[in-house]
Amino acid sequence: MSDLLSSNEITKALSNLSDWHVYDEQIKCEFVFADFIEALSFIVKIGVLAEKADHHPEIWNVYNRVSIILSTHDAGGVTDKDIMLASAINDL
Ligand code: H2B
Repeated sequence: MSDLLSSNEITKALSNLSDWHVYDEQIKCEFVFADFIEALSFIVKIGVLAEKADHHPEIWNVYNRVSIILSTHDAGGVTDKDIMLASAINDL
């Protein structure tokens, strides 16, 4: 199991991840697309990354908006696994 990151470690990691912020012991980012199909395509790509990493985000979608919330359930907070997946999502 990955180690929980301290709040300082999370802040430092998020300084390299534009638009992600701390949200209730988790990290969150909101993405806006041109339309629903663009948003859905993004969600599918995230699904592929999540399966490969065996690490699954909470995904909220309303039309062209997608919110991604990450935490490591097993650890009860944010770990390197969340930072790595957030980074991979930003690279999409
Ligand atoms: N996803 C997330 N976000 N946190 C976890 O702790 C987690 C997961 N655990 N995906 C994995 C799957 C675990 O349940 C399985 C058994 O490996």
